[in-house]
Amino acid sequence: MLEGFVPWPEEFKQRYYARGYWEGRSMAAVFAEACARHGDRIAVVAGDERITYRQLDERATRLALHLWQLGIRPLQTVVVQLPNVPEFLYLYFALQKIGAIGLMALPPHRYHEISYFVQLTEATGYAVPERLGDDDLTALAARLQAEYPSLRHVLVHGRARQPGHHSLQELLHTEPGVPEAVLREVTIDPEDPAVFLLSGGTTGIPKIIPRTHNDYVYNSRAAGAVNDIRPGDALLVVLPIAHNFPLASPGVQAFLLAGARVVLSTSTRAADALPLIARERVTHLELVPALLVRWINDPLLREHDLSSVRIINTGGQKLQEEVKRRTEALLPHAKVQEVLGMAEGLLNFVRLDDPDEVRYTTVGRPVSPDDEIRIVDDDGADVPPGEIGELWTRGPYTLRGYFRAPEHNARAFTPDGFYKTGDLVRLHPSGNLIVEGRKKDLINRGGEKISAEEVENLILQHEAVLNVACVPMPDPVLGERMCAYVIPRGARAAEATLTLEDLTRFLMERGLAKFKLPERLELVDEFPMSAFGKVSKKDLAARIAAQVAAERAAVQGAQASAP
Ligand code: OOB
Repeated sequence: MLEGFVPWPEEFKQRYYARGYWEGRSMAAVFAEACARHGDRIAVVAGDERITYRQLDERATRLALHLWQLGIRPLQTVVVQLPNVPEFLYLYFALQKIGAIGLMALPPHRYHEISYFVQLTEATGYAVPERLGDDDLTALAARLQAEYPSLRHVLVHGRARQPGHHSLQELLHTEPGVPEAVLREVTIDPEDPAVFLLSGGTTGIPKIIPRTHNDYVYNSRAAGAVNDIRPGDALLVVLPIAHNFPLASPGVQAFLLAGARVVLSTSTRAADALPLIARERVTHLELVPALLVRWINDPLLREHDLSSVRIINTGGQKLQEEVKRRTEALLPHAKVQEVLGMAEGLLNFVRLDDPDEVRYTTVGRPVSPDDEIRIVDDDGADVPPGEIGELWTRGPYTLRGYFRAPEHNARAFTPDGFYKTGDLVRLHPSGNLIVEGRKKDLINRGGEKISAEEVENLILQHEAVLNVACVPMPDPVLGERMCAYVIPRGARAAEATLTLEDLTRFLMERGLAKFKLPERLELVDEFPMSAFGKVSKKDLAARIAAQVAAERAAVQGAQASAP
């Protein structure tokens, strides 16, 4: 077994097998079977390209042989940081075929995050596009290779310009030097990790979430079962494909298991995505609230025939009831189905036949009969039904521990294996959950979770900073943005010269992902403290919220009184 992976206890394994949640098969076996069954149907659409199930499997096999030839072996980690392109899928399934573990990095991750992933997993490979935004990722890959000798293989989507790097497209067009028979020799234990996902981040850098063959297949089957997926259906993949939601909840995995299509979009702009929905007769959308809000407010919405859309899943952040109602008024053929999901496992979906009132006001209930949930107070005691508490869970597809993080695991899990989600919820009389907030120190920027502590640790390295506290500030579009409260070093706040631009430059130089940059800086002489002596982030958050509201009111007042 992989060192640093926390397995389920034996009695739980037996139960999950006995009840049929765990199939005891590798992801490779499960998806090869789906590809064989749906052979000539279209599996993937990307731009003008249409890829059949057979082609998907053949290309993944070819790439798998190349990876094997390069020397990548079972249980080795390959960090995958690719956009929503077919090569992501070829690589994802190729890694499965050789029992290697793809670590699902997200597009904004840079040196700060990737170096940590490489170090912790002793990754042997890193797959990147030539460029992401303004950044040359092959240069980042080369730097990491110089620093981490384990990182032997760099795979590039595009041209490979550095010595020793390989172009994915070239590999796909080259005959591998090893026979297909080698893949039959690969032994895969379905209880081992198949994929590494990343946590939304509680403290510090994202934690690594091992998802096993058994649990990740079941994750998609269970999510798929409540999403009314029919063989002729099509899913639009517009969120970053490496995230659990579009990848597997129900995501690409469930749509491929159903013989349906996945339509890849590399752009989130309404001008790109809406015509694609119309052209491909997309039936299912998976969106974060900020994206849905943007699209339904875009005048282009009326210009395209979106009548094929039946189901709009939203997750990652709370979606306001009003937005659900407005969406369904604008798209009368569609139902909004909210999901409270997490890369750690547990998926709650509103059911399509829940009464409208329940569908509009709750985030649904678990997808597996064996998802155990508890709602507890600060002492870990169950709260009375209907009261707010922290959500704890364990089940057949929820991790028992982050990878190689024993100290963190001691805090994030109970001794009997419940994962403490940090989400504050309460039970609705229907049996569904309502999200009321969260305990963790996170800023949720349009569904992207930023760990306050991670950014604070970097800001503290700035010479003009004595102390810092990062808190969420309300934002009409993204829900939250991050505000950094800084106590300057060696100067009163009123005289200090540190600017947001200085801080941004400093953090960028340290390779922090762009979406994690604070978007407002407030200089103060001291922080409010709790009775216990901890910085009261609650008070700081309330202060910036009041300030933002006052500024907005002032702007509106000025506009109203303008002639
Ligand atoms: C999804 O996964 P993660 O791992 O990026 O983030 C999980 C966290 C949850 O613990 C919760 O704090 C928040 O995101 N969240 C929601 C929510 N859905 C997720 N908060 C309020 N309302 C919701 N509907 O975000 C994710 C994974 C799979 C499917 C969908 C979302």
